[in-house]
Amino acid sequence: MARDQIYSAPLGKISGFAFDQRVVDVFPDMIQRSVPGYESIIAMTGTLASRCVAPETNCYDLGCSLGASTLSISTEIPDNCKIVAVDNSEAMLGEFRNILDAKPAKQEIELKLADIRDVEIENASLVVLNFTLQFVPIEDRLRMLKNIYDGMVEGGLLMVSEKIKIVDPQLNQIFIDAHHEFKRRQGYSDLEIAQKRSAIENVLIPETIPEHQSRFTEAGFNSSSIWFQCLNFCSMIAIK
Ligand code: GEK
Repeated sequence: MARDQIYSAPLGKISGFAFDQRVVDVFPDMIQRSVPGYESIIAMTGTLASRCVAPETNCYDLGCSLGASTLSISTEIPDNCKIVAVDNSEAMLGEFRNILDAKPAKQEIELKLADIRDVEIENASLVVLNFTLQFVPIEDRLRMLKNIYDGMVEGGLLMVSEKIKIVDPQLNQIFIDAHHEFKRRQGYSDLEIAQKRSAIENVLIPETIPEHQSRFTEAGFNSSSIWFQCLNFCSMIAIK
């Protein structure tokens, strides 16, 4: 796996983070060394799918990147289900296509180059937003969740994993500091941590757990729960 060194040398001007070919080339290493609990969340995405995906329904992996969630789901659901994997990065989807060509899945997997805000959701028993909602402008998040809700079957499951903001500012700072320490221990230098932070600052907008929970309710979901949290990273599920 190629090592992420994108921010290792001093950069004069730090431009906004983009999911381009440079990121694609190191993506598995980058996300594993940046998101505490990432591997557990991906594995559990499949486990949850095994319990909630009904035959002849669709699963959506919104912001699929290289398809880690899609592949985890695919091993756990009936063959007659379809997975729609959506991303608006051509580079990401191109590489995910290569991965699938090398090892085809047993279900139909549709790769869609599109904005997740515009995707039509239909007959969905599982919709996964693993670390993607955080990149959607806040003012568009409710409309998008309502659209997802409308396309889900009764009892369908929405999974949302996010970097979060903690309500209490003091705790929030403790978690941010501990996350940076986690990254240091994963081999990132202080310069890499600082430069990545500047690049992502205006691109990834975290919200608090209560903000997420009240949006689930407003979008129509019956109930929601946190099932995983490590520092300022959290995964929630909501049921239609
Ligand atoms: C994983 N889920 O491995 N429309 C479509 N795609 C988008 C949009 C949008 N509006 N905004 C961002 N993306 C994956 C990881 S990464 C998380 C998801 C991260 C896509 C973007 O191109 C990228 O591939 C993905 O969402 C976010 O579990 O890098 O922190």
